[in-house]
Amino acid sequence: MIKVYGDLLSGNCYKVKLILHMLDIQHEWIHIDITKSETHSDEFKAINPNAKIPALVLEQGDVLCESNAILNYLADGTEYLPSKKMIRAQILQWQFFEQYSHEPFVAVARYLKLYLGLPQDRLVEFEAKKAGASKALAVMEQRLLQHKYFVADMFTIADISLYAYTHVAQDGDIDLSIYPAINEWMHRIESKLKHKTMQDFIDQAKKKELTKERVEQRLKAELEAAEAKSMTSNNLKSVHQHSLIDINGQELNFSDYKNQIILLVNVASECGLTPQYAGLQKLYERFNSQGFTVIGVPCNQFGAQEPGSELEIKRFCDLRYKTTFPMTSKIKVNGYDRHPLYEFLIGDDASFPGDITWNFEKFLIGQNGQVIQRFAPAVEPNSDEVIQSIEQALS
Ligand SMILES: N[C@@H](CCC(=O)N[C@@H](CS)C(=O)NCC(=O)O)C(=O)O
Repeated sequence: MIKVYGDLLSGNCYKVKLILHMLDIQHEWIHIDITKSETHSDEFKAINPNAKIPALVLEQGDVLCESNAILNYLADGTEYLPSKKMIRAQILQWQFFEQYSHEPFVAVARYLKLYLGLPQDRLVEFEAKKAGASKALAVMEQRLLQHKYFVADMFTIADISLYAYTHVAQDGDIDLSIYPAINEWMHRIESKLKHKTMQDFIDQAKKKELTKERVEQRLKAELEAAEAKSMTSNNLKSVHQHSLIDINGQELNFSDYKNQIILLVNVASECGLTPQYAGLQKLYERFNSQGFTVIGVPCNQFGAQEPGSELEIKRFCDLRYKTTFPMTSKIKVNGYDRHPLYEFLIGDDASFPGDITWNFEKFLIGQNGQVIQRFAPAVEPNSDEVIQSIEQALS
């Protein structure tokens, strides 16, 4: 079976996934995580010395890289790549446009926002990328005002190449509402019987997640966590002695929050209480300058309502609630292998012991790292009860 090395969150890889799906081509998808530099491993560079995904490996072992080259190979002989010489050349013309004038702007703006969380020192670059994206989108808009599709008024791989990053451009804060012809073109593509968006493929992959290998990996991680917990939990007597990994993969030390009031909340994206994100952000904006922070802790233990990866959770919070408060990576809060931080918060020796009951349970933690109060999930962040406790802790 053919293999594809890729990441479904990448537009270049999505192009390949879409054509494979449209043509019903069986394949094995091997996930490569660029945020962990997996494209730079010796093993991957033996496949693509340019250290980039996607890479297609055929049954006989031949390798093909560059997303648009892969599209041309897979679509050859199908309706998506007609044989007429001029049409093929025009398809290439738009694919080269995509790679030179579109992708380097739209995809990089998206990368800076979605993957890197828009670091301060790259704001100028981000604006320049957005300006480049506007130019490319204006060229597309002009073409699509006159034509249903980019080439010969039929849906071809030129459309796939350009649709890939365009349909997720809002991830890079690029406003598509000002391009009516582009929107109509996207709707035309999306109404096709065999169409799937990037998010459709991501959701599909999530459902397959619990494969044997993943279960084994999970068991191993749980065992390690349990060992770590038994080594540390008894000795840690303040939140400030704990650390975990934040949602961007960096270490988050609670000692950095000494002298601050923390509202620690286990969060989930698919819960009836998820709209509490809006209230949490409001609290953060209201009290942050006085020495208060919210810290969100994603957890999938309640109704499996936080199934996504850290990147997906971040993307959801950014787009839906525009949250700016710190978030951690996903952890377990209940069970024998819960994170040592939660052992401290709710374990037998804690001031407020007892399992977390659901998503959005809240702990108010004082400047000394001790828990002041525990609020049930249903208690709204902006309720009098919470606000009064924060004000009292800050006074
Ligand atoms: N021109 C290439 C671009 C491929 C590309 O930039 N891939 C990115 C993911 S979208 C990548 O592998 N980045 C990893 C890295 O540069 O380290 C194509 O169209 O396939």
